[in-house]
Amino acid sequence: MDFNLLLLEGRSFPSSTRECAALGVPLEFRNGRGDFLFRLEGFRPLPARRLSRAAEECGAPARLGGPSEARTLAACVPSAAVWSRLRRQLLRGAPPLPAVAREIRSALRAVSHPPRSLLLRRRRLRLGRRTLILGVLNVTPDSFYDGGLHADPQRAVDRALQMEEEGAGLVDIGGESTRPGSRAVPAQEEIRRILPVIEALSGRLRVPISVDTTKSEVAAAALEAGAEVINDVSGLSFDSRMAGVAARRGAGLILSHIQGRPRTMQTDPRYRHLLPEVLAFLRGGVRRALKAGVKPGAILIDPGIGFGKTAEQNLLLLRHLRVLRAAGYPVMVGASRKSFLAKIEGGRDPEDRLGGSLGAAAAAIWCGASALRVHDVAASVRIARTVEAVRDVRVDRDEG
Ligand code: HH2
Repeated sequence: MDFNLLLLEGRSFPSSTRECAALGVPLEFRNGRGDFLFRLEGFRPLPARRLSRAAEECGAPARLGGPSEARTLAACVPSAAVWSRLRRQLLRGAPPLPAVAREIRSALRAVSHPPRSLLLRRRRLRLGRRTLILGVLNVTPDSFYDGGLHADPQRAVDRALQMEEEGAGLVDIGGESTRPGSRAVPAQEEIRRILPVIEALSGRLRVPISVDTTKSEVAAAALEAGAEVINDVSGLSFDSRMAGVAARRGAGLILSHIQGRPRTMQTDPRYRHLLPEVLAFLRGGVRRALKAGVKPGAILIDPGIGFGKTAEQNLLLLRHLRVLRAAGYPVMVGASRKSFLAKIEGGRDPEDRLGGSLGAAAAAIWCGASALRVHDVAASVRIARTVEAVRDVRVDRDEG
């Protein structure tokens, strides 16, 4: 059962009205304290009232959505003891309350223990403590940062091998720019651009290749030539045959959130509640993938930084990445050289955004990303190892 559960740990409770709105959390919970907060949507009124009563009885203040938000419910669980009481009560209740208890429990576990590997047809990619770094390789004339740099297939091959040398765990090859304002490229043209590069790298590159495309025809050709992962920035929403291609080939699948189409996505992007909407979209993509036969262990999710979002919306998504982990899949982030960085640190041209990109990479790891998609592999790997060392430091107890 899917209630589009949003779960916020105590350390990430919202502190402003705008953050409450982005999370879809009632204002009463602003600056609140507690173990965690949950928000559910998609309820009929009766079970919603029952759930709300059970939460209140167990000591978790609960709010039902107002008339414009009927079918939503949020509750703040102040301590582990209250959660264990509430869980027992829900498990004894009438459907769908036991399912709610199970879903919250598995989300709590998923947030603190994201999957540690990505399952591909012939191998498993480790995620775990080390952040997986995807090196970007655009074989396009017009990508916003590296457009035209790798038009010559030999240069593209050399760059891929260099990124592997620098520590990339995956090389992401694209033949179509999806920058704001871009127009779609015909599948045959995309294939013409990327195929010689994938064929030349297949068997030479030790790390897997992902193909950055929204078209099943392109994905199928790339997988045939040796790619092992599909990176679909439309999260399976543009091409209904994409999930089947991924399933049949046992490919890894990166599902990204997008609002609208690249051509117009940055014209006044709006959300009623950003995080629940992004989560629901990604969950929808995951459902489609699983239905087609993709294995759960083969899926990564991505909030789609810059794909129909304002600078503030991008920042809120970065800050609340752990919310996305509740869906049960590792989270990837692609913030590298993107224009929202210009609004923060002033790098007007993509060439001036290295510092901002590395800052965003560090923030993303700290906030819960398991993988990063970057143009600057060597520097990002060093940043990643440093942030991981701070995050995971274990200080031995003093002797004696
Ligand atoms: N961003 C871009 C392209 N593909 N894939 C995922 N999963 N996540 C992203 O954030 C993402 C992506 C855009 O960056 P780039 O490929 O460098 O530019 P362009 O679309 O102009 O080729």
